[in-house]
Amino acid sequence: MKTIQIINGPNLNLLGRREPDIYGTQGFESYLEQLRLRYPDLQLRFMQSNHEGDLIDCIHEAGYACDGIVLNAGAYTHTSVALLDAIKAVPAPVVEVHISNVHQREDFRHHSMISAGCLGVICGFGLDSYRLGIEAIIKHQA
Ligand code: CA2
Repeated sequence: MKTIQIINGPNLNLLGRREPDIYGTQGFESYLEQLRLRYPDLQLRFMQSNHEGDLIDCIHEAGYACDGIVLNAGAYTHTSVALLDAIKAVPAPVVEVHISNVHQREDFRHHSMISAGCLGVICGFGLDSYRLGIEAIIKHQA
């Protein structure tokens, strides 16, 4: 059975509770239940943290233990060389995902510090961005 780690960064614990116009109304835990029903043959691991170092620790561990990582690094996407270095340091493919279309938003969201280390980037499809990230990892390894 393949194992995929989903990682959510800062403030994504608020999904479904604030800014529904941008991020929708569904919380991540209930979306994760749907994903697990859709992919019974995958082990889907999930962590969320508001702390950069915790995200890095998770990439280090999952990057060796899992077959791929789906990463929404939140606002650290736009700032964190440390996350880029962590992504580049592990063998597992990392897919960068965003719920919103960052290119339709403020200029500072148009640049990602982490994309260069990732297999690819998916943005703008709401929570479905995570499923598309999973599909990308499955196809990459087929
Ligand atoms: O669109 C995305 O998924 C983002 O990664 C979300 C980040 C933002 O900084 C990126 O530019 C794009 C922000 C996550 C904040 O999540 C919230 C969710 C609900 C309510 C408030 C914040």
